[in-house]
Amino acid sequence: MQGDLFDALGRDVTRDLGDGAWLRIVEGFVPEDAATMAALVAELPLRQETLTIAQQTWPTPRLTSWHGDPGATYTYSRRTFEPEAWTPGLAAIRDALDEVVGARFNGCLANYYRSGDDSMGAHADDEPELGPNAPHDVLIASVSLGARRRFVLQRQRGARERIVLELGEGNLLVMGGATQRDFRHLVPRTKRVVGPRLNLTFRIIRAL
Ligand SMILES: O=C(O)CCC(=O)C(=O)O
Repeated sequence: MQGDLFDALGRDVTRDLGDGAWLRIVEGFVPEDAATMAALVAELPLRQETLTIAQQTWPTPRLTSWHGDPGATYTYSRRTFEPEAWTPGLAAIRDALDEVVGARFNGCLANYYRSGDDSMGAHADDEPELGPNAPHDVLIASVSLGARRRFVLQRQRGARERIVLELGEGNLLVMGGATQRDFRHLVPRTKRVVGPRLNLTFRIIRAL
């Protein structure tokens, strides 16, 4: 599958990736994306976390904050995060997702990529708190504001399929069903001069 299947503005396209995995992309989900991003960056407590791999600690190459309903505790990269409160801007986007996706998200991870040097390594959102049937059935709504960055999905089993999307400027990507079982995703570094990008991944967290 090529990225250009998703390239037209104003489109709302769903793609069946087989074996119960699917993607939906909605261009223009957040119409005033520059103003919305500026307001969110001002209200979110974005900070640089650290990641420990093989007893070495590194700063993560992006700023993050985790938000959600009380009790929406999320563990990833071997660290546990208690939710910060919903901010007005995040709550407005969460409520808009209720309408467009038809699901109530109770947690949101904000990732702020300051420049092309910031990135996200390959991973799947497959933690057990993401649903009773994770990773076979996980719903993630990912809203991207600001500069478009490459978002790469890599199939983990069978054919080595790669799907490349350009996420930013207020578009919405919904990953559903078995996407987190069958694909990993990443935002690679780029040498291109790119402006900042804010990504908001809304998740449904259950108590374990
Ligand atoms: O910035 C993005 O589009 C990816 C974010 C992501 O992979 C995540 O939050 O798990």
